[in-house]
Amino acid sequence: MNMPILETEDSTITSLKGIHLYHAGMSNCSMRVRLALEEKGLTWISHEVDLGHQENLEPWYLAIHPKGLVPALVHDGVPVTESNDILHYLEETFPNPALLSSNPALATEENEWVDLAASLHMKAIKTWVYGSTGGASKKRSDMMHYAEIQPDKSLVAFHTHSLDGFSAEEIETARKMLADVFDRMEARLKDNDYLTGDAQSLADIAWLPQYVLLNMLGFDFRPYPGILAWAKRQEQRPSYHRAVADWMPKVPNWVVRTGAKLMRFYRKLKPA
Ligand SMILES: N[C@@H](CCC(=O)N[C@@H](CS)C(=O)NCC(=O)O)C(=O)O
Repeated sequence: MNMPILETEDSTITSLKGIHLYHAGMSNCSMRVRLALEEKGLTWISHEVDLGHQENLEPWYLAIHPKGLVPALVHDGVPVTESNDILHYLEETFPNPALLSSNPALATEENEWVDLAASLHMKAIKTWVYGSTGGASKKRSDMMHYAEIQPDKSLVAFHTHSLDGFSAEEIETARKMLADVFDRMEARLKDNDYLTGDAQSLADIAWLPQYVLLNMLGFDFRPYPGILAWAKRQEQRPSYHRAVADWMPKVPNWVVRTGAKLMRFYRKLKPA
């Protein structure tokens, strides 16, 4: 399998034993890896990366993940990046309990859901989240440095654009892309407890964090009763508490939404 496994001679990384996860509480990409680790019953060592203070762009972290993104997994000294690839890595390295079906057609579908989450991350999820919250995680004054250290120019373009704010049309396009996926999920969940049948798989693990984040920020899930029931079902699993709930803000969603709205308003008044 072609994975973003970093070859490194940095002994602070290569000497790490066991499973180390570099992650952030509310990051949906981190959430899906935490869910897979917990569902597999693996012991992992947590390293929270403070995105608010841009700890992810410090040299020690760039040595683990050159794009400065969370999550990153270091397993026995070997860094693996990209949440979808980490899911595949965990499945290959720790196959029991399995999170991919033994039925090849279903396993293919499950992998497609994982890849879909990855391919929509910037153009739909991040765009809707940043657009609806008026969020920009970088300051204009930091962009020159960011452009120098960031090898992925699509990230530089995204963050530069986010400083000017997303237009209502861009936010709506992102919403429609997400609604299209949620329509498909809803259809799959009509007769199934989980996306590809009666067992949770990487497909559910890849998409549950999107629901958690978007729901918290006010995406309208009322047209999707099947998704709401599916989310409730997963909220009852012990993994949910250890992988999601324990890392979320301890305030009701409406407080987070109001904060996001205020932030959007403030940014309009005073562009970064
Ligand atoms: N394709 C990456 C995306 C990871 C990503 O965008 N992570 C966000 C948090 S959800 C992040 O690290 N943001 C910090 C930044 O952009 O500086 C993955 O799936 O792991």
